[in-house]
Amino acid sequence: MTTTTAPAPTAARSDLRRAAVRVLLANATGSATVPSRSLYPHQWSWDSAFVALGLARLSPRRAQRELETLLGAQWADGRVPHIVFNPAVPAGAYFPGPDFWRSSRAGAAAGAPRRTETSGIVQPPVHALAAWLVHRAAPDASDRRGFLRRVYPRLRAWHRYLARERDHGGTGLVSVIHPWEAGMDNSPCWDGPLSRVVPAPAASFRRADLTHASAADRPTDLDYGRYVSLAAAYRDQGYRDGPPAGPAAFAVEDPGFNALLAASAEALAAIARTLGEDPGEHRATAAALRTALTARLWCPERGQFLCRDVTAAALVGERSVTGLLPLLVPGLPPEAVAALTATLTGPHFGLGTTTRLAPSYDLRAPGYDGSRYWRGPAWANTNWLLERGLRQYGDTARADALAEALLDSAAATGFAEYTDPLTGEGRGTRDFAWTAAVALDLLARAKERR
Ligand code: 2M8
Repeated sequence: MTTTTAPAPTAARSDLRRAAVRVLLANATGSATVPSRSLYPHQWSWDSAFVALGLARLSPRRAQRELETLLGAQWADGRVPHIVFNPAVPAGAYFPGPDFWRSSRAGAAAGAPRRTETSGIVQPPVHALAAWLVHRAAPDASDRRGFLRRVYPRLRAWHRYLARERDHGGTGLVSVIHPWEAGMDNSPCWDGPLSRVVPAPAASFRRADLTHASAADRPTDLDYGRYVSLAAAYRDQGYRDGPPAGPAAFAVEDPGFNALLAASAEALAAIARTLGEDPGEHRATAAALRTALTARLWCPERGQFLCRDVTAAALVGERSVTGLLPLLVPGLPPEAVAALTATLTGPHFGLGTTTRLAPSYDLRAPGYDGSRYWRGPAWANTNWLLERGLRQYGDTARADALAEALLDSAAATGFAEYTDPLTGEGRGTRDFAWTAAVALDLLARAKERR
């Protein structure tokens, strides 16, 4: 694949902008945006945060509403659910749907909403960062609707939930208790911890994803059985959190999740300052997360962060893009930034040499698969986060090249859900919302820089 970084002609970019807007409008349900009409017909948590970043370049009002709709389904304990179900979508269109999660009943004690059905697990906390960027993109429109004032208490409660209920390792880092919580569902990082989980029998559930996507691009039935088993166990304990129960418990400290929490804590501090509130709590959280990330998850030999299996008390040796996402965290020591950049551009991720977009998993690993879901393909959201990280640390040339590559890829693949990092071919579903949203944001930012 070519690594040229020359910007595409402006006419092609305005076509791309129009096409991206069309995708977001076609995926809008009224109050929210679905990741994909076919594969994911409900509102997803971190998808909506990325979608809001794109909508901010189109309609600040819609961007604000996207986040507020999601936060409207927040549980009383502060958790923001990973899916908010649209009651108008037929049962069976997505599995596991509302009949599986049964949040309003099973989650009643944990404070699930009574009238909205949601899942009971969470996704990476990118929302405060998104809210801050939505505000910054159109501060007047934000002030007029009191946007920050409305979302701040909810975002604060979300961060407090994670700190209070999910520090299973007791180190200040948050643990994910299901691969879906990390957003990188099928990553090889979960293979070890998941291998201890007894899968739900294949006959006990019916997958809906294989109706819309190729089986070769999706998780195996065995992995799906384990996802179902973990989620059902959490539901059956009333979605109550607590220390990992028993040797089969899934609890992993994920560097990407915690890096997003740290970056979002910095954003919450900025929001608090803007509102005249004390930013101290959020600044302290961000600093503590930065320290804990380095102390617990940094691997000097690999030049990146790793996941930690809390139950087994061991680092997971796999090189995943999640271990590069801390580049997004402000205030890293210069040696860590240099090591992360070297890893990103070295043989395992190949950015700027064998790839134009960072793969989700180690190109050199035997388990690398450029087509299968989070086991190799490149995703727009993780690359957008890396672009932001590189830019924050002054690596403008690489950030510009990555932004161009994201735009070229979105245009060439019809906003594919993910792409093969070595060939650039689209994989998964098309007209994918966050691919379009990220493109809109990058186009607007490139224009601002000109
Ligand atoms: C994928 O995850 C869902 C479960 O949440 C699935 O596979 O059915 C992941 O790529 C996740 O990161 C994403 O938020 C979701 C919707 O786009 O799809």
